[in-house]
Amino acid sequence: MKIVWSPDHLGQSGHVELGAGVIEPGYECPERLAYVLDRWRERGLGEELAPTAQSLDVARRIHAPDYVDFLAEAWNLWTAAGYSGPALPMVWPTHNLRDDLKPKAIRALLGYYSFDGGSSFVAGTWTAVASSYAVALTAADLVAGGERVAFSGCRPPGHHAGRRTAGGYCYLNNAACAAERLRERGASRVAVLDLDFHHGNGTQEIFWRRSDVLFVSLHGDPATEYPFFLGTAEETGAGEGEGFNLNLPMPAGSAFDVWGESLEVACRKIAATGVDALVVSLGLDTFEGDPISHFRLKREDYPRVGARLAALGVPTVFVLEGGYAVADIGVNAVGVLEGFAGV
Ligand code: OKP
Ligand code: ZN
Repeated sequence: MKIVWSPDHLGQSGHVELGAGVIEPGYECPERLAYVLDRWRERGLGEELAPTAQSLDVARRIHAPDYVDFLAEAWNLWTAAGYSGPALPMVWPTHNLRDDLKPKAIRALLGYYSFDGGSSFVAGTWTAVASSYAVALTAADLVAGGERVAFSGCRPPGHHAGRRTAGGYCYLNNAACAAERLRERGASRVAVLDLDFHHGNGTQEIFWRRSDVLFVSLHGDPATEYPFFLGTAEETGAGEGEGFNLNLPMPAGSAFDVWGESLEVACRKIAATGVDALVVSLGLDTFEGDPISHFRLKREDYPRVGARLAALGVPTVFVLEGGYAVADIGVNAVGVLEGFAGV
């Protein structure tokens, strides 16, 4: 198996997020990928590759082009306005405010292009975001070129990023871009299976009206879990995409007995739909020790997940999403991959 990653992910450090009553250091920290790489090497899983150079064309199709431009410029606009600390949004065009007004002030643009206070910008954010995107596309290229499976060591993650909104530590939607690349390289239909604890609202939004990309997500019930405002079971897609979105929310506290049943439902939906490729949004925040999430999967559950996914018999791109029990993310991510590989 091959892993693609870039040291440019280190640019995304020193960022902050709005927490409950506090501004806190980002849970989505550089050590996360270091633990994955350590475990990858410890287990001798295979070759490590740097991403190949990637144009932003796929990002500009998946996202609004002006949003992609904004991500690249946000830090420069922030410092040009005289600010120095992390750039955090603070006003959002929600409800009966106008989302068709596009202000000029960077303080306003941060809110125009986000849905929460989880995705702040620091000097290295764009470099990291662009590298994370290139990592996912490179892994997709490996699979399009005939590899059975590839792992994308993405930081920052992507599944909360919508067509024109950052949020939940995400900027560009790496998994959506990987799916689009697989389509472009000949797959007639692709499934994105989101196993992160949090609903992949961005990926759902992006493919909502499309039948060529099936989106299936297992996640904490949005009635009590982030991102709260999307992810119910009744959301099934619209227009051409009707029937190509499947949400499987579960109550906080769910362990593998419940979660594994949902995985089975998800896998059957994917098999019944028929796809040429699979993208797995692999969040490890389903782990019982995760500090901000509320499922109870154990270390020994993760290889079983990988084995079930391999049984689909579809070329597969894994894309790293969340997981904040930092010292456990490597063992659990590699556990999925070893289960997939059957070692
Ligand atoms: C990103 B991913 C802590 C509150 C948590 C955001 C959660 C983002 C999860 N300050 N808010 O899906 O793992
Ligand atoms: Zn998550």
